[in-house]
Amino acid sequence: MIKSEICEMLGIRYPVFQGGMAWIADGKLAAAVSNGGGLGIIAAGNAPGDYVREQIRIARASTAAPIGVNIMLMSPFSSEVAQVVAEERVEVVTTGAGNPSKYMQSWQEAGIRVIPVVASVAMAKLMTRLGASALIAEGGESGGHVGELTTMVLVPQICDATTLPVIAAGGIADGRGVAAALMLGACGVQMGTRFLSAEECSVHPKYKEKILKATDLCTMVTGKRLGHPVRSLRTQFAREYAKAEYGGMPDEELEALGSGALRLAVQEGDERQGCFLSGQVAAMVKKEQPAAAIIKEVMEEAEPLLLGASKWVK
Ligand code: TUI
Repeated sequence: MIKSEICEMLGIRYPVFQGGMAWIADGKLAAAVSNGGGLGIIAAGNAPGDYVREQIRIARASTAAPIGVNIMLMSPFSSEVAQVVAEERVEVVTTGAGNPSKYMQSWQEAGIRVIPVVASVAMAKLMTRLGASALIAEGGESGGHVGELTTMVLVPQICDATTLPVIAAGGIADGRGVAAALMLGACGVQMGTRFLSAEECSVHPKYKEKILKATDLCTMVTGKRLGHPVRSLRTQFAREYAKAEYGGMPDEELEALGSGALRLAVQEGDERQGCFLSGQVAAMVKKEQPAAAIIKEVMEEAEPLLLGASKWVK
């Protein structure tokens, strides 16, 4: 059994977080992950506070285990959601795509553990100073909004910059990734793409099918010119977006082209206009299975690897 300080801190069986995937990670998926011994996380994405409250209550009705909410800080509703999570007293708040400094104190006063995603050493130091409980170091192999550095490079540097527990994210989909993350100094992992294939994940069947059929070079990053690079599957839409981006389409038109594309992928499975966010590990996701089975399988794969690691030392 692999245990770490994050398990004790949060009262979870396995040091596995489920990524807060916008439009995808709802109360049902979060409850399934938490019931499986990981930390299920509801994504607030661009949704208003009422939606988040409803999803928290759905999760609470299905699990007594701790749950988290991810707040996407670029959302116009982020202050509203920040208040909802305090009122609903979720155990953990993770944040992404920005700096959560202004909310830290109120969450701490509500007894919530704050675990921000950091993509740089400077942000890790700031969050440590402001009283975060742990940090998620997310490398650019991840799906969605990506930072500059890879997981391999980011995790050890974040570990050196903080005394807090560090969760590695980006590029992890199996036990080898978990073992490697622990070797880099992390004490747990966050997986998003692997949970897209969970039976309890309500994403459109076409989305799941695309992930299950993906090959190694199937993702690409677009949106750098507008300042928010996003990794997604290399679909016709992503290619056309990239062409427009580098072909000099004005910013407002480019924004308009991208807006709504996430919802179209998740809810409609729209292959022409949808943006199918995915990490580079898509090709390593091979079957649909219950969330609990994903967690168990990944942890059982990691165990012999860690036990056998001494074979390298002569
Ligand atoms: O946030 C994510 N992944 C996301 S958010 C998202 S929704 C979206 N939709 C359209 C365009 C853009 C986003 C989809 N996927 N991951 C966590 C993450 N956070 N990755 C990188 C960061 C990050 C970046 C900068 C965290 C902090 C940060 O600080 C910047 C600052 O303010 O100094």
